[in-house]
Amino acid sequence: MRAFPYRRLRRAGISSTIVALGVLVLAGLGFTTAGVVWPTRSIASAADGTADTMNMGHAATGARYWKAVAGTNGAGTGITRTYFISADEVVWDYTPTHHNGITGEPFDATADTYVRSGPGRIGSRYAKCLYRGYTDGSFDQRTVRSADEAYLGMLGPIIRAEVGDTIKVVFRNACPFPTSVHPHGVFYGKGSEGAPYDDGTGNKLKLDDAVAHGRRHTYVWKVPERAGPGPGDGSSVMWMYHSHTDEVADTYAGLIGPMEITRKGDARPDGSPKDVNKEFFVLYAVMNENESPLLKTNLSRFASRLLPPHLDEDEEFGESNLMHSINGYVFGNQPMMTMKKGDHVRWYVMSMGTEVDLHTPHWHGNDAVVNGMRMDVVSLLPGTMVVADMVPDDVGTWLFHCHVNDHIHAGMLTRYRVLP
Ligand SMILES: [Cu+2]
Repeated sequence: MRAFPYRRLRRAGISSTIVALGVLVLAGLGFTTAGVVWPTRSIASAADGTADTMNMGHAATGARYWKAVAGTNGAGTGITRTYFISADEVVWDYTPTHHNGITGEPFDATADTYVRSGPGRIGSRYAKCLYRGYTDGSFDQRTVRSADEAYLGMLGPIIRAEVGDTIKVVFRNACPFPTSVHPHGVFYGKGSEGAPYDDGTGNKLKLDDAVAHGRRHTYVWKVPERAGPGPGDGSSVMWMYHSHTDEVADTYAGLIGPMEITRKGDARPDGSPKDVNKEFFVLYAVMNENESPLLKTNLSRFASRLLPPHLDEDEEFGESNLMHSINGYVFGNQPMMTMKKGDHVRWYVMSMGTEVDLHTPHWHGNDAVVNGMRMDVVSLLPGTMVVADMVPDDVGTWLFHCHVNDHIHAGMLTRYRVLP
Protein backbone atom coordinates (compact mmCIF):
# COMPACT_ATOMS: atom_id res chain seq x y z
CA MET A 1 0.00 0.00 0.00
CA ARG A 2 2.69 2.41 0.95
CA ALA A 3 4.46 1.79 -2.29
CA PHE A 4 1.41 2.77 -4.30
CA PRO A 5 1.55 6.59 -4.09
CA TYR A 6 5.30 6.38 -4.54
CA ARG A 7 4.89 4.39 -7.74
CA ARG A 8 2.24 6.80 -8.92
CA LEU A 9 4.57 9.68 -8.34
CA ARG A 10 7.30 7.92 -10.19
CA ARG A 11 5.01 7.16 -13.04
CA ALA A 12 3.81 10.75 -13.07
CA GLY A 13 7.42 11.84 -13.12
CA ILE A 14 8.18 9.61 -16.06
CA SER A 15 5.05 10.63 -17.95
CA SER A 16 5.74 14.31 -17.43
CA THR A 17 9.27 13.75 -18.69
CA ILE A 18 7.87 12.00 -21.75
CA VAL A 19 5.34 14.79 -22.24
CA ALA A 20 8.05 17.41 -21.85
CA LEU A 21 10.24 15.60 -24.36
CA GLY A 22 7.28 15.29 -26.70
CA VAL A 23 6.57 18.99 -26.44
CA LEU A 24 10.21 19.75 -27.18
CA VAL A 25 10.18 17.49 -30.20
CA LEU A 26 6.91 18.94 -31.47
CA ALA A 27 8.12 22.46 -30.84
CA GLY A 28 11.25 21.67 -32.74
CA LEU A 29 9.35 20.15 -35.63
CA GLY A 30 6.78 22.94 -35.64
CA PHE A 31 9.51 25.52 -35.66
CA THR A 32 11.35 23.84 -38.50
CA THR A 33 8.37 23.24 -40.73
CA ALA A 34 6.84 26.61 -39.92
CA GLY A 35 10.04 28.23 -41.05
CA VAL A 36 10.07 26.36 -44.31
CA VAL A 37 6.81 26.06 -46.19
CA TRP A 38 4.12 25.19 -43.77
CA PRO A 39 3.40 28.07 -41.43
CA THR A 40 0.49 27.10 -39.22
CA ARG A 41 -1.47 30.33 -39.63
CA SER A 42 -3.87 31.58 -42.32
CA ILE A 43 -5.22 28.11 -43.09
CA ALA A 44 -8.68 29.58 -43.79
CA SER A 45 -7.44 31.82 -46.58
CA ALA A 46 -6.32 28.82 -48.58
CA ALA A 47 -9.00 26.34 -47.63
CA ASP A 48 -10.87 26.83 -50.90
CA GLY A 49 -7.70 26.13 -52.83
CA THR A 50 -7.78 29.45 -54.62
CA ALA A 51 -5.29 31.33 -52.50
CA ASP A 52 -1.64 31.39 -53.43
CA THR A 53 -0.64 28.55 -51.17
CA MET A 54 2.98 28.59 -52.18
CA ASN A 55 4.01 31.89 -50.66
CA MET A 56 5.60 31.99 -47.25
CA GLY A 57 3.02 32.81 -44.66
CA HIS A 58 0.18 30.93 -46.37
CA ALA A 59 -1.05 27.54 -45.38
CA ALA A 60 0.03 24.55 -47.41
CA THR A 61 -3.32 23.07 -48.22
CA GLY A 62 -5.91 22.92 -50.96
CA ALA A 63 -5.90 21.77 -54.56
CA ARG A 64 -3.25 24.21 -55.67
CA TYR A 65 -0.86 22.99 -53.01
CA TRP A 66 -1.30 19.33 -54.04
CA LYS A 67 -0.84 20.27 -57.67
CA ALA A 68 2.49 21.79 -56.70
CA VAL A 69 3.45 18.65 -54.78
CA ALA A 70 2.72 16.48 -57.81
CA GLY A 71 4.30 18.86 -60.28
CA THR A 72 3.31 19.10 -63.90
CA ASN A 73 4.43 16.18 -65.99
CA GLY A 74 6.85 17.93 -68.29
CA ALA A 75 9.18 14.94 -68.54
CA GLY A 76 10.62 14.39 -71.97
CA THR A 77 9.82 17.86 -73.33
CA GLY A 78 13.44 18.99 -73.05
CA ILE A 79 16.68 17.55 -74.34
CA THR A 80 18.40 14.22 -73.68
CA ARG A 81 21.68 14.57 -71.81
CA THR A 82 23.98 11.59 -72.18
CA TYR A 83 26.67 10.80 -69.63
CA PHE A 84 29.30 8.09 -70.12
CA ILE A 85 30.22 6.80 -66.71
CA SER A 86 32.44 3.90 -65.77
CA ALA A 87 32.99 2.22 -62.42
CA ASP A 88 36.79 2.08 -62.38
CA GLU A 89 39.14 0.50 -59.91
CA VAL A 90 41.68 3.13 -58.89
CA VAL A 91 44.20 3.69 -56.12
CA TRP A 92 42.87 6.51 -54.00
CA ASP A 93 44.96 8.54 -51.56
CA TYR A 94 43.03 10.20 -48.71
CA THR A 95 46.06 12.43 -47.99
CA PRO A 96 47.76 13.32 -51.28
CA THR A 97 49.68 16.24 -49.69
CA HIS A 98 51.23 13.93 -47.06
CA HIS A 99 50.77 16.43 -44.28
CA ASN A 100 48.03 17.91 -42.13
CA GLY A 101 46.65 20.80 -44.17
CA ILE A 102 44.72 22.17 -41.20
CA THR A 103 47.65 22.49 -38.80
CA GLY A 104 50.23 22.97 -41.53
CA GLU A 105 52.33 20.39 -39.67
CA PRO A 106 53.31 16.75 -40.22
CA PHE A 107 50.70 14.22 -39.09
CA ASP A 108 50.62 13.66 -35.33
CA ALA A 109 50.04 10.35 -33.54
CA THR A 110 46.23 10.66 -33.74
CA ALA A 111 46.30 11.28 -37.49
CA ASP A 112 48.77 8.45 -37.93
CA THR A 113 46.10 6.06 -36.61
CA TYR A 114 44.36 6.55 -39.96
CA VAL A 115 46.98 7.58 -42.47
CA ARG A 116 50.17 5.66 -41.67
CA SER A 117 50.81 2.31 -43.32
CA GLY A 118 52.89 -0.38 -41.69
CA PRO A 119 52.61 -3.92 -40.37
CA GLY A 120 48.90 -4.66 -40.48
CA ARG A 121 48.04 -1.05 -41.33
CA ILE A 122 46.88 -0.01 -44.79
CA GLY A 123 47.52 3.71 -44.36
CA SER A 124 46.12 6.49 -46.56
CA ARG A 125 46.05 4.69 -49.92
CA TYR A 126 43.29 2.25 -50.82
CA ALA A 127 42.15 0.55 -53.97
CA LYS A 128 38.64 1.87 -54.53
CA CYS A 129 35.91 1.70 -57.13
CA LEU A 130 34.92 5.14 -58.30
CA TYR A 131 32.57 6.51 -60.95
CA ARG A 132 34.58 8.27 -63.62
CA GLY A 133 33.30 10.28 -66.59
CA TYR A 134 34.31 9.49 -70.18
CA THR A 135 33.95 11.47 -73.39
CA ASP A 136 32.06 8.78 -75.35
CA GLY A 137 30.92 5.17 -75.48
CA SER A 138 34.35 3.88 -76.43
CA PHE A 139 35.43 4.62 -72.83
CA ASP A 140 38.90 5.44 -74.15
CA GLN A 141 39.19 8.96 -72.86
CA ARG A 142 38.34 10.33 -69.44
CA THR A 143 36.57 13.67 -69.21
CA VAL A 144 38.97 16.23 -67.82
CA ARG A 145 38.25 17.94 -64.54
CA SER A 146 39.40 21.55 -64.31
CA ALA A 147 41.63 22.64 -61.43
CA ASP A 148 38.56 24.38 -60.06
CA GLU A 149 36.77 21.04 -59.81
CA ALA A 150 39.67 19.10 -58.25
CA TYR A 151 37.93 19.43 -54.86
CA LEU A 152 35.31 16.90 -56.08
CA GLY A 153 37.87 14.18 -55.36
CA MET A 154 36.29 10.79 -54.97
CA LEU A 155 32.86 11.84 -56.22
CA GLY A 156 31.55 10.69 -59.57
CA PRO A 157 30.89 13.18 -62.36
CA ILE A 158 28.24 15.82 -61.67
CA ILE A 159 25.09 14.84 -63.58
CA ARG A 160 23.16 17.97 -64.49
CA ALA A 161 19.76 18.41 -66.09
CA GLU A 162 16.88 20.84 -66.38
CA VAL A 163 13.28 19.90 -65.60
CA GLY A 164 11.79 18.39 -68.75
CA ASP A 165 15.06 16.76 -69.82
CA THR A 166 15.91 13.08 -70.05
CA ILE A 167 19.13 11.79 -68.52
CA LYS A 168 20.86 8.88 -70.18
CA VAL A 169 23.74 7.19 -68.36
CA VAL A 170 25.77 4.80 -70.50
CA PHE A 171 27.41 2.77 -67.77
CA ARG A 172 30.36 0.42 -67.94
CA ASN A 173 31.49 -1.66 -65.00
CA ALA A 174 35.27 -2.09 -64.96
CA CYS A 175 35.32 -3.09 -61.29
CA PRO A 176 35.96 -6.66 -60.15
CA PHE A 177 32.49 -7.04 -58.61
CA PRO A 178 28.98 -6.34 -59.96
CA THR A 179 27.82 -2.74 -59.61
CA SER A 180 24.98 -0.47 -60.74
CA VAL A 181 23.85 3.15 -60.89
CA HIS A 182 20.86 3.95 -58.70
CA PRO A 183 19.56 7.53 -58.83
CA HIS A 184 17.68 9.51 -56.21
CA GLY A 185 14.89 11.93 -57.06
CA VAL A 186 14.39 11.48 -60.80
CA PHE A 187 11.76 9.33 -62.55
CA TYR A 188 12.94 5.84 -63.44
CA GLY A 189 11.37 2.65 -64.64
CA LYS A 190 12.20 -0.75 -63.22
CA GLY A 191 14.88 -1.25 -65.88
CA SER A 192 16.75 1.85 -64.76
CA GLU A 193 16.52 1.63 -60.95
CA GLY A 194 19.82 -0.17 -60.41
CA ALA A 195 18.76 -2.11 -57.29
CA PRO A 196 18.14 -5.85 -56.98
CA TYR A 197 15.19 -6.91 -54.85
CA ASP A 198 12.03 -8.91 -55.28
CA ASP A 199 9.93 -6.32 -57.10
CA GLY A 200 7.94 -8.72 -59.24
CA THR A 201 9.96 -8.03 -62.37
CA GLY A 202 12.22 -10.33 -64.35
CA ASN A 203 14.33 -10.73 -67.48
CA LYS A 204 15.21 -7.43 -69.15
CA LEU A 205 14.03 -5.39 -66.18
CA LYS A 206 16.67 -7.07 -64.01
CA LEU A 207 19.68 -6.19 -66.19
CA ASP A 208 20.15 -2.86 -64.44
CA ASP A 209 20.32 -4.42 -60.97
CA ALA A 210 23.84 -5.82 -61.16
CA VAL A 211 26.13 -5.07 -64.07
CA ALA A 212 28.86 -7.72 -64.17
CA HIS A 213 32.56 -6.92 -64.58
CA GLY A 214 33.22 -5.78 -68.15
CA ARG A 215 29.52 -5.38 -69.00
CA ARG A 216 27.44 -2.28 -69.75
CA HIS A 217 23.97 -0.99 -69.13
CA THR A 218 22.20 2.17 -70.23
CA TYR A 219 20.06 3.86 -67.59
CA VAL A 220 17.36 6.30 -68.69
CA TRP A 221 15.87 8.71 -66.17
CA LYS A 222 13.16 11.28 -66.87
CA VAL A 223 13.18 14.64 -65.15
CA PRO A 224 9.60 15.73 -64.41
CA GLU A 225 8.87 18.79 -62.31
CA ARG A 226 8.76 16.70 -59.14
CA ALA A 227 12.46 15.92 -59.61
CA GLY A 228 13.27 19.63 -59.67
CA PRO A 229 12.90 22.47 -57.19
CA GLY A 230 9.79 22.42 -55.01
CA PRO A 231 7.80 25.42 -53.77
CA GLY A 232 10.40 26.31 -51.13
CA ASP A 233 13.54 25.59 -53.14
CA GLY A 234 15.89 27.85 -55.06
CA SER A 235 16.60 27.40 -58.76
CA SER A 236 18.14 23.94 -58.35
CA VAL A 237 18.07 20.89 -56.12
CA MET A 238 20.50 18.11 -55.45
CA TRP A 239 20.17 14.36 -55.67
CA MET A 240 22.77 11.67 -55.37
CA TYR A 241 23.41 8.55 -57.39
CA HIS A 242 25.25 5.49 -56.16
CA SER A 243 25.71 1.80 -56.77
CA HIS A 244 22.98 -0.30 -55.19
CA THR A 245 23.89 -3.86 -56.16
CA ASP A 246 25.35 -4.45 -52.70
CA GLU A 247 24.46 -0.99 -51.46
CA VAL A 248 26.65 -0.97 -48.33
CA ALA A 249 29.78 -2.50 -49.82
CA ASP A 250 29.48 -0.59 -53.11
CA THR A 251 29.21 2.83 -51.48
CA TYR A 252 32.08 2.08 -49.10
CA ALA A 253 34.08 1.17 -52.21
CA GLY A 254 33.37 4.75 -53.30
CA LEU A 255 30.62 4.44 -55.92
CA ILE A 256 28.71 7.65 -55.32
CA GLY A 257 28.20 10.91 -57.18
CA PRO A 258 26.13 14.11 -57.21
CA MET A 259 23.23 15.07 -59.45
CA GLU A 260 21.69 18.50 -59.88
CA ILE A 261 18.31 19.39 -61.34
CA THR A 262 17.51 22.97 -62.29
CA ARG A 263 14.05 24.49 -62.65
CA LYS A 264 12.74 24.75 -66.22
CA GLY A 265 13.92 27.96 -67.81
CA ASP A 266 16.53 28.63 -65.12
CA ALA A 267 19.37 26.55 -66.55
CA ARG A 268 22.46 27.33 -68.56
CA PRO A 269 23.21 25.00 -71.49
CA ASP A 270 25.18 22.69 -69.16
CA GLY A 271 22.17 22.38 -66.83
CA SER A 272 23.54 24.52 -64.00
CA PRO A 273 21.36 27.36 -62.64
CA LYS A 274 21.88 30.78 -64.23
CA ASP A 275 21.56 32.69 -60.95
CA VAL A 276 24.42 30.82 -59.23
CA ASN A 277 28.09 31.76 -59.83
CA LYS A 278 29.73 28.99 -57.93
CA GLU A 279 28.61 25.50 -56.96
CA PHE A 280 30.22 23.05 -54.57
CA PHE A 281 29.23 19.41 -54.10
CA VAL A 282 30.46 17.92 -50.86
CA LEU A 283 30.10 14.46 -49.32
CA TYR A 284 30.71 13.98 -45.62
CA ALA A 285 31.12 10.26 -44.96
CA VAL A 286 33.10 7.89 -42.78
CA MET A 287 34.33 5.54 -45.48
CA ASN A 288 34.48 2.20 -43.69
CA GLU A 289 37.22 0.47 -45.66
CA ASN A 290 36.71 -2.63 -43.50
CA GLU A 291 33.47 -3.19 -45.41
CA SER A 292 34.89 -2.43 -48.83
CA PRO A 293 34.86 -5.41 -51.21
CA LEU A 294 38.50 -4.49 -51.88
CA LEU A 295 39.72 -4.94 -48.27
CA LYS A 296 41.78 -8.04 -49.08
CA THR A 297 43.34 -6.33 -52.09
CA ASN A 298 44.21 -3.37 -49.89
CA LEU A 299 45.80 -5.53 -47.22
CA SER A 300 48.00 -7.34 -49.68
CA ARG A 301 48.95 -4.21 -51.61
CA PHE A 302 49.42 -1.55 -48.94
CA ALA A 303 49.89 -3.13 -45.51
CA SER A 304 53.42 -4.37 -45.08
CA ARG A 305 54.13 -7.92 -43.87
CA LEU A 306 53.69 -9.12 -40.32
CA LEU A 307 49.94 -8.83 -40.22
CA PRO A 308 48.56 -9.29 -36.70
CA PRO A 309 47.03 -12.79 -36.38
CA HIS A 310 43.38 -11.84 -35.88
CA LEU A 311 42.75 -8.71 -37.88
CA ASP A 312 38.99 -9.02 -37.62
CA GLU A 313 39.24 -8.83 -33.82
CA ASP A 314 41.82 -6.05 -33.82
CA GLU A 315 39.86 -2.94 -32.88
CA GLU A 316 42.70 -0.62 -33.73
CA PHE A 317 42.94 -2.14 -37.17
CA GLY A 318 39.22 -1.53 -37.63
CA GLU A 319 39.58 2.08 -36.51
CA SER A 320 42.57 2.65 -38.81
CA ASN A 321 40.29 1.93 -41.78
CA LEU A 322 37.54 4.38 -40.84
CA MET A 323 38.33 7.27 -43.12
CA HIS A 324 36.45 10.34 -41.86
CA SER A 325 36.47 11.98 -45.22
CA ILE A 326 35.17 14.96 -47.14
CA ASN A 327 34.98 14.01 -50.83
CA GLY A 328 37.57 11.34 -50.00
CA TYR A 329 40.06 13.62 -48.22
CA VAL A 330 41.02 13.76 -44.55
CA PHE A 331 43.00 16.23 -42.41
CA GLY A 332 42.70 19.20 -44.76
CA ASN A 333 43.96 17.40 -47.87
CA GLN A 334 41.09 18.42 -50.13
CA PRO A 335 42.06 20.77 -52.98
CA MET A 336 40.89 24.27 -52.07
CA MET A 337 37.30 25.30 -52.79
CA THR A 338 37.61 28.87 -54.03
CA MET A 339 35.04 31.60 -54.59
CA LYS A 340 34.88 35.39 -54.72
CA LYS A 341 33.37 37.80 -52.23
CA GLY A 342 29.80 38.54 -53.32
CA ASP A 343 29.46 35.39 -55.45
CA HIS A 344 26.14 33.58 -55.43
CA VAL A 345 27.43 30.33 -53.98
CA ARG A 346 25.34 27.18 -53.77
CA TRP A 347 26.62 24.36 -51.57
CA TYR A 348 25.19 20.89 -52.06
CA VAL A 349 26.15 18.79 -49.06
CA MET A 350 25.30 15.16 -48.51
CA SER A 351 26.14 12.22 -46.33
CA MET A 352 26.23 8.47 -46.62
CA GLY A 353 27.00 5.61 -44.28
CA THR A 354 25.80 4.31 -40.95
CA GLU A 355 24.93 5.56 -37.46
CA VAL A 356 28.29 7.30 -37.05
CA ASP A 357 27.43 9.33 -40.13
CA LEU A 358 25.60 12.13 -38.44
CA HIS A 359 27.61 15.07 -39.61
CA THR A 360 27.30 18.77 -38.95
CA PRO A 361 29.34 20.64 -41.55
CA HIS A 362 30.23 24.08 -40.21
CA TRP A 363 31.48 27.02 -42.26
CA HIS A 364 33.76 29.40 -40.47
CA GLY A 365 33.63 33.01 -41.61
CA ASN A 366 30.39 33.04 -43.61
CA ASP A 367 26.74 32.09 -43.21
CA ALA A 368 24.30 30.29 -45.46
CA VAL A 369 20.55 30.09 -45.95
CA VAL A 370 19.10 26.58 -45.67
CA ASN A 371 15.37 25.97 -46.05
CA GLY A 372 14.81 29.70 -45.71
CA MET A 373 16.72 29.91 -42.44
CA ARG A 374 20.11 31.43 -41.66
CA MET A 375 22.69 28.89 -40.55
CA ASP A 376 26.40 28.26 -40.39
CA VAL A 377 26.01 24.57 -39.54
CA VAL A 378 23.85 22.05 -41.42
CA SER A 379 22.55 18.69 -40.19
CA LEU A 380 23.27 15.56 -42.17
CA LEU A 381 22.27 11.95 -41.63
CA PRO A 382 23.12 8.97 -43.83
CA GLY A 383 21.60 9.47 -47.26
CA THR A 384 20.50 13.07 -46.74
CA MET A 385 21.14 15.95 -49.14
CA VAL A 386 21.02 19.62 -48.17
CA VAL A 387 21.25 22.76 -50.30
CA ALA A 388 22.81 25.84 -48.68
CA ASP A 389 23.05 29.24 -50.37
CA MET A 390 25.80 31.67 -49.42
CA VAL A 391 26.89 35.14 -50.46
CA PRO A 392 30.32 35.28 -48.84
CA ASP A 393 31.29 38.69 -47.49
CA ASP A 394 34.24 37.64 -45.36
CA VAL A 395 37.47 37.32 -47.32
CA GLY A 396 40.03 34.73 -46.26
CA THR A 397 40.84 31.05 -45.95
CA TRP A 398 38.26 29.43 -43.73
CA LEU A 399 37.71 26.14 -41.99
CA PHE A 400 34.82 23.97 -43.21
CA HIS A 401 34.57 21.00 -40.88
CA CYS A 402 32.31 18.48 -39.22
CA HIS A 403 31.31 19.69 -35.77
CA VAL A 404 31.07 16.20 -34.25
CA ASN A 405 33.98 16.02 -31.79
CA ASP A 406 35.02 12.48 -32.58
CA HIS A 407 35.05 13.33 -36.28
CA ILE A 408 37.23 16.40 -35.68
CA HIS A 409 39.84 14.15 -34.02
CA ALA A 410 39.64 11.78 -36.97
CA GLY A 411 40.37 14.51 -39.50
CA MET A 412 36.99 15.45 -40.98
CA LEU A 413 38.14 18.96 -41.77
CA THR A 414 38.78 20.97 -44.90
CA ARG A 415 39.08 24.61 -45.97
CA TYR A 416 37.52 27.01 -48.44
CA ARG A 417 38.80 30.35 -49.66
CA VAL A 418 36.99 33.61 -50.34
CA LEU A 419 38.93 35.93 -52.64
CA PRO A 420 38.37 39.71 -52.61
CU1 LIG B 1 30.98 14.14 -38.88
